[in-house]
Amino acid sequence: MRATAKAHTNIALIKYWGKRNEELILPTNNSLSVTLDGFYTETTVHFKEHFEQDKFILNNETISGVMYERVTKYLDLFREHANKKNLYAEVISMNKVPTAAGFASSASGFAALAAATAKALELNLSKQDLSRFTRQGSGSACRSVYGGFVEWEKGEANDGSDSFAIQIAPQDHWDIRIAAVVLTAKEKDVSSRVGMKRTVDTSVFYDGWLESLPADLHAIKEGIKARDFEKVGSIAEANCLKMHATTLGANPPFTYWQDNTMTVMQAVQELRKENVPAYFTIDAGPNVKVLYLPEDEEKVLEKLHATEEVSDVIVSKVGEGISYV
Ligand code: 2P0
Repeated sequence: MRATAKAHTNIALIKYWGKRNEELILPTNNSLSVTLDGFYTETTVHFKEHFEQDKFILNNETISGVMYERVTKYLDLFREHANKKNLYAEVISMNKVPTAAGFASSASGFAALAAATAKALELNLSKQDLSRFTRQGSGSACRSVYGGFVEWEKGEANDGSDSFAIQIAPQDHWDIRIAAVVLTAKEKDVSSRVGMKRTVDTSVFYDGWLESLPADLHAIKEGIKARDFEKVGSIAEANCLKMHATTLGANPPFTYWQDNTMTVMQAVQELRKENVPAYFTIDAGPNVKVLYLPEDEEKVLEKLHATEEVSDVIVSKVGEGISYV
């Protein structure tokens, strides 16, 4: 009763920003992401008959407290499904996600955990079922079940049965690059979970955000299909700016940006003035990710490295979905 799975993280081009059900993690809107090959989590789950509680080891460190509780509560979902309520596991996880890069390690983390747990319990889940389970660990994680370009369908059902990810285009459909620009950043003081709830509950801009999404989704899917980089990049950048605008309309208002976030955004816009198609996107943190085409890599990296307060740039290609080791 042991299995190992590997999952890559993903970056949303159309953002998930708000829940309609917090317990089941059901979103208010569809989102769309690209899976990244540069960042992943590898997790081994070993169920042991004699264990009296779960054990969680992350990057060679035994974890307790809130993070442990979240993992063990998540394993309960699988135990219940498998009808093995008193079977506990040792979970050993290695995160190849530099935490400072602001790439949500929860996406690759919960995707790898879900896949390894389901396999260890011999649940034989379809990818769709696996995506549904993964969603309940962390919303964005359900998109990491697949490689390439992935959409998370928000669904309508109250029980979450129709809320899961689907692949829009496979990994080899389109070779684009994503640079994670690591800034000399401070700890963020509003987590994404808290930030999205505050925005849904109080932001005067939230309705406008939701109204604008179907058009963004429709257009970006056309762009991906046609490999139209300027279309996809410009929609992704605008969608990111709209998501961040909702935080300014919340009560109390907040922002994830720092002054150096703006500096990198401006560097990307300057690249476009120099006829290099590059676009940025930003998640619930200060770091910026830059989308560009392989032929422009040298120019993009030169510009980013020359930008003040950039401490590192980590390049990813489009990545694959869950695999078993
Ligand atoms: C996304 N983010 O689509 C958006 C964009 C942050 C900004 O998904 O509460 O860790 O576990 O469902 O998935 C970050 O939120 O939140 C996120 P939970 P998650 O990637």
